[in-house]
Formats: sequence, C-alpha cells, structure tokens
Amino acid sequence: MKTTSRIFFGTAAIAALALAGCGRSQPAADTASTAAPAAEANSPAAAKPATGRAIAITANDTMKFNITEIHAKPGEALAVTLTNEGTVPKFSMGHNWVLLAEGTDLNAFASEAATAAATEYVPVSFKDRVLASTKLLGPKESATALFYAPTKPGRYPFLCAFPGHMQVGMKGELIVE
Ligand SMILES: [Cu+2]
Repeated sequence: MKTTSRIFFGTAAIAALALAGCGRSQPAADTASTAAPAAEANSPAAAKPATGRAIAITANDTMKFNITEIHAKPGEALAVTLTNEGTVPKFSMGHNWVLLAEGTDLNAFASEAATAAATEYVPVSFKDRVLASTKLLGPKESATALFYAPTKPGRYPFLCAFPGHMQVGMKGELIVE
C-alpha cells in the first residue's frame, strides 16, 4: 500500500524553531531572536526531522510490541519503524504506533479510539495529544514515524490504537531523559 502515514501534528508555525533547537550541541542561550516559544513538551512537535535515530519495533498476532521502552534525549530526532509481522488480516488485527502526550488518559483514549475506524483508530478528539503516529498496518507492512522527542524529560506513553490492543498490553513508554 502506498498510503502516506498520517502524522497528527499541530500547526507548522514553529517548525523552524523546532529544527533549530534539536541539536545537542546547541548552546543553552536562546539563539532564535525572532521567536515565539519553542514547542512545549506536551504540545505536538510542529516539525518532522528529515531523519532520526532508527528504532525498530515489531508487532504480531499476539498483540504485543517487542519493545515497551524507548529511551531518548530531549529533542532527539527519532525514526520509529513499526513492522507488523503477523498474518491476520488488517480489519481484525491491524496495528499502529501512536505516541501520546505525557499524562494522557489511556483508557479514555482507547474508549474513543474504538469508534474511530475512519481515522485508523486515532480519535480526532485526541488529536492534540498525539505526538507522533504511524498509519494502521496490515500483515507484513511497515511504516515509520519521524519526529522529535519532547524537549521536556518525562515518560510519554505509546500504544497500538486498534480496539482492544492497548488493553491487553500493546503499549509502552518513550522515556525522555
Ligand atoms: Cu495492535
């Protein structure tokens, strides 16, 4: 399938700032004189990096991610690639990878997600809480989410939004430290 991954980012207004602020060697001083505040940790990153540290995650018909913890530096560019290694058709066993803002109510998200088939189970009502996501994958498909880790240290939940999957453990955390 050629469908482009839908990444539910917010406005692009602060894209340039996010790009400017991602390097670890960046001086502490604020170098962007024109600027609005950089993206807060709980706001979706405004820009996607062109590339990032590759992190491979697999999912399969047992409804588990092979990785449940990802560690990252604040603002680090990441390229999370989810591969669905299962064989069960997408309509009954699709998987995606959705990173959410710190403190998001996962049960509330899952409850909304269950009726959000039209948006690949990523509910529009939680759009502002989605920091990065892949499209929904059928068997043997893979997709990559390119994003900057939040700049604020913390634990950011990720999950598969397909109905029922988070509840049986298809979730983990991005730990920014
Ligand atoms: Cu799943």
